[in-house]
Amino acid sequence: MSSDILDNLKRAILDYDPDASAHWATQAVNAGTHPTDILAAMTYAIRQIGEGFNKGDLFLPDLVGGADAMSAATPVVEEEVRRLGTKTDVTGTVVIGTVFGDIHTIGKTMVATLLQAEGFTVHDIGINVTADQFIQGVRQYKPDILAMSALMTMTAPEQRKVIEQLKAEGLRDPLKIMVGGGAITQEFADAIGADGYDPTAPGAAKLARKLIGR
Ligand code: B12
Repeated sequence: MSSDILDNLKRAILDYDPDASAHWATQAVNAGTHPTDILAAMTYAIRQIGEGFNKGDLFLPDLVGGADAMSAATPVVEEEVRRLGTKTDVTGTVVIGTVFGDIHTIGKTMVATLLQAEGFTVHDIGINVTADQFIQGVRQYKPDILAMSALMTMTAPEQRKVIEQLKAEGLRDPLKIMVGGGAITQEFADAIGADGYDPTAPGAAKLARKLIGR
């Protein structure tokens, strides 16, 4: 059963077991589970670990263990996304990165993967990306959309900084900017002048289509 497999996948992440995590992700793919559902199960598990950390029941090595187990399963899902192919009617380009001071990569990578599945050309410029590096990415790749991820309250303001710098350098329009990550809310996105926000990776991919009018 697909739901049993996803339960095992969640358990593998909660057990910080990369081998089991990759194994159950493969089983899920073989059972025909859609990548979005596999990513949702993985996200559920890592967020459980985050909650434990928040409450003081778990510690940094637990976050690392969970992240390692997530990372072991991610290529399996990415491969399935590639196998399923992309929608060819989208011709947009996206530059995506996690903001300066923030090394959380998992959610940003999920968004990049699902944007590719949606047909976008994605330039993932990584984690801990400074405002200058985002600007450089925009100049180099001339994207339709700039996507920024931030998971920490301390790093969320970097998104505002990037938008302000884009404005100052005359690069803000007609670029579309979407923001996300655990520290971001719709209110924050509105306040910093982003064009869009979504709390999920599948939602981010839909939002991107909407932003470029597809
Ligand atoms: C795994 C993890 C780590 C790993 C990261 C490994 C890696 N390679 O990414 C490690 C161990 C390195 C780590 C380190 C730290 N972490 Co940490 N970490 C987490 C944890 C448990 C999971 C993050 C994750 O991958 N989530 C799953 C993904 C899928 O979710 P997501 O990133 O939010 O992305 C989803 C959406 O937000 C959206 N999305 C994401 N990006 C974008 C972008 C756009 C444009 C859009 C539209 C949507 C979108 O789509 C994704 C899929 O649905 C979270 C807890 C949590 N609840 O998230 C804490 C958490 C983010 N970490 C936290 C902290 C405090 C830290 C440390 C400071 C700990 C420390 N004392 O050192 C360091 C900071 C390091 C740094 N400078 O960045 C806090 C942040 C608190 C806050 N609000 O500021 C959290 C919330 C834990 C907690 N509850 O306290 N961490």
